[in-house]
Amino acid sequence: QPVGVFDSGVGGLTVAREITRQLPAETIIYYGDTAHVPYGSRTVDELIGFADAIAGFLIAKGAKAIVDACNTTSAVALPYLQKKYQVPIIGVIEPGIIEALRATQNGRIGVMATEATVASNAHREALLARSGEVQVFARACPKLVPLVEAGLVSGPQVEAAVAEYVEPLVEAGIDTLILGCTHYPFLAPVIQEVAGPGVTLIDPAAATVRELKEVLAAGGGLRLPHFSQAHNFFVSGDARAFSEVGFKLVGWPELKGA
Ligand code: DGN
Repeated sequence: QPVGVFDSGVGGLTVAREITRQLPAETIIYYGDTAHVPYGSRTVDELIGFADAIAGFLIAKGAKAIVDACNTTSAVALPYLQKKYQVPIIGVIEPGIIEALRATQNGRIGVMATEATVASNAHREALLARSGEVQVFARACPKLVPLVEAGLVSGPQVEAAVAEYVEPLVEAGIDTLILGCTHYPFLAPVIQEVAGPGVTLIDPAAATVRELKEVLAAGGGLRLPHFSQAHNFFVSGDARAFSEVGFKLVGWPELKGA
């Protein structure tokens, strides 16, 4: 049985790639909702509707567990999904904030995310629920997802957009910066350049997949090595564009005949 992974587009591939690294025996079924990207400007009701439909699709395809590899839907739809469906559903926010709390020395944590994620206050609330000590500086970065979906992860346009969002966070004195959207790890070199060496970037993918591993092991569903199977990718928009941009970004061979 496969592990389901979904996102609005290519961002969740940063988590899918991490699954292939930590759990190479697992088969992935991925859904990129590219007909509805970007999610950042959607309403809560729309986001719950998209996530619900995708989770239902993945479960119908046999997913034994689902990773909601999108911060935006993790922020607003996760409790709904977890209540509705029997299979374990893991989000990316909680693993990321736990890593950030481990990493920070000065208690000043920055969050880059979509507008909808920032408006939900999900990272802030999750951080403050675990530590009354921290100060959270959240910044909506609406220009970034469209750039990544277009395959643009470096160059002057990207540098200018990243600087606009990251410089005020650095001025606020953060020492830890959560990449609170799964598209942003593709921009990590530029973000690190702007943030400087004193800021630790947190990509929640690794911690999310460690949680997935525990959940699968606890349920007896963890695959043992030696089985290598084909992963499956579904998109609601243009499959060729998804493969050309997304697979290139994660360093996988492009799909043939997509
Ligand atoms: N990658 C998604 C996230 O982590 O929030 C959302 C991207 C988007 O559609 N704006």
